[in-house]
Amino acid sequence: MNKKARYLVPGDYMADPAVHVFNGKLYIYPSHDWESGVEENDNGDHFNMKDYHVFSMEDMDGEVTDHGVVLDTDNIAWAGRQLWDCDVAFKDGKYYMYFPLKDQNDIFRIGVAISERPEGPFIPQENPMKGSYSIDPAIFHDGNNEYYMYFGGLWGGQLQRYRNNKALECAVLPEGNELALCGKVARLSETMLDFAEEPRDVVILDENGKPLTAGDTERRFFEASWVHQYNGKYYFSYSTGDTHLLCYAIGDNPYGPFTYQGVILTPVVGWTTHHAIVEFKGKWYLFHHDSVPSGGRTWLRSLKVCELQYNEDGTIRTIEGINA
Ligand code: FUB
Repeated sequence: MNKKARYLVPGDYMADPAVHVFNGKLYIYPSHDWESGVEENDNGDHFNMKDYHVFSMEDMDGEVTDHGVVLDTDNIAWAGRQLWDCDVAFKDGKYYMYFPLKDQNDIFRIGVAISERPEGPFIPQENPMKGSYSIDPAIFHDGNNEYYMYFGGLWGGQLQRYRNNKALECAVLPEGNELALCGKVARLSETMLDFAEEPRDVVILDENGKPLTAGDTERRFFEASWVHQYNGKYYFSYSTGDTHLLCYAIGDNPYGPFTYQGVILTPVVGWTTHHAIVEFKGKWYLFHHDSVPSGGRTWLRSLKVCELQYNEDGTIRTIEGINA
């Protein structure tokens, strides 16, 4: 493909891509942005999405097929508002979609919806996953047939309302030299419908082996987890939120700890940045979004893809967000 990033769905606003290869094709599971009229605030209320589409591609330069609406809040029994970033995993003939949604008490939970096809439609379970909270579920399928969910997001993503997987009476955001809040990881149960264990912290270490601090805002975790494997190592990548970077850290197993390595994508137009990294037909790609086509309206984002390259030592070459 061309070195410049390609906009994938020019006719609509799609964001937060999760991408997987199923049956030899690429499947993209984005959030579906729209102009709902909700005013922008730090709580992210303006990201007021209410359904998902699925897209597929046979080739990176080829057509992008829109499979239409595959899940809608109108069909989710426990729905409040705001269908944010989802992901999909395949196991034993079924596709499991994991989605964050506020319940009727305005608390983010993670739901599961099931389909027999990667392009959906997906049928939601009656209730959210037991013990789930916060946003941005990303599923990593390890070679030994284990599935891990990474999740969590600060500010509007509500992670600061929890410690040790229990809700606090009021939110506490660490500051300065205090340890940064971590994203979470939990292995999924055999049925794929529950956590098989208590979610653990995804600890990111600096070059001296020390966990990142809350004041280290250009490196600490904010939201948008993704995990992929390259040359036997585990790459945990994420957004730094209010400093608008996509960064990554490398570890030796799915739980980490992960050691901070650098920036994958410098800031794009728009407040949020979010991504998926996937290998397809022998090349690596970064799927992401920006708000260029909407003229900078941060809640109306457009899906993009560009090639991702590694250096010999396994580090990732930084991509310029503005020019990508
Ligand atoms: O789309 C809503 C939120 O914006 C996502 O959950 C975050 O990762 C950010 O991209």
